[in-house]
Amino acid sequence: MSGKFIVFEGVEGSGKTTQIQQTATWLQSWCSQDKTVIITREPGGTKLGRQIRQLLLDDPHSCVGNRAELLLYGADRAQHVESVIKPQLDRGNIVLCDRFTDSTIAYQGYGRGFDRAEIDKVNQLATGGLHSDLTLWLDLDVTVGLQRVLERGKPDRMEQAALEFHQRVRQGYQELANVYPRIVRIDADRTQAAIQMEIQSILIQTKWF
Ligand code: T5A
Repeated sequence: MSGKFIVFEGVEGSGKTTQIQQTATWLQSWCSQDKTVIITREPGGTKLGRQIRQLLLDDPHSCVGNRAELLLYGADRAQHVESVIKPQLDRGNIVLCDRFTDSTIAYQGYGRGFDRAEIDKVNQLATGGLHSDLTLWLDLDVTVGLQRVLERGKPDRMEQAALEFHQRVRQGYQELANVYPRIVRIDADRTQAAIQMEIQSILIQTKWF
């Protein structure tokens, strides 16, 4: 695989979607013409994934058990890696992905309480061992992120989980960032422009493009 795989992670409302769009526009203007910047996301980066996303998020009252939830995120990822991410990386393109395996460790592991070994098995099966070249973790106090989500509209099933759940998720990201150098923490409690400038500076330092 000759492309680059960059993942954006963070708690609800941390600004991933906003930053990924701005990063893609900037990166595309920087890259040589033979490279395309692709934006994708989990869950929902494929046709099957969009159906899985509906099952997971759309109905705030649906009874999705924790094991089913873990496996549905895994199924979404398996389809996504096979039909979108790997083919794009094989073509030498740059894939910007809104959430990937660390979301499952943070949400289903730290949030729901699954053993790390079980999460790792699901992630390994879904990805065949693929991991990001760089993960940009937009770190934000969960109350600030949830407030942004509330102001935007009706919260989805995951966003409606208890505050303690979201705090454990943030703690999970912190512990992952302490262990894996590929994860870079970015303070997301700043203006969109300040965050974007830091992302661009990190990407320039990689000298990939
Ligand atoms: N999930 C996912 C798991 O549990 N396990 C998994 O394995 C995976 C892959 C995905 C849900 O699934 C869970 C995690 C999630 O709960 P989603 O809708 O994709 O659901 O949820 P998010 O990824 O959290 O997307 P959000 O849209 O809610 O948050 P974003 O993308 O982080 O934030 P964004 O950019 O949409 O911004 C949110 C609001 O804040 C404003 C924006 O304008 C927007 O209104 N904003 C700012 N406001 C002030 N200052 C800034 N710097 C701002 N940046 C953005």
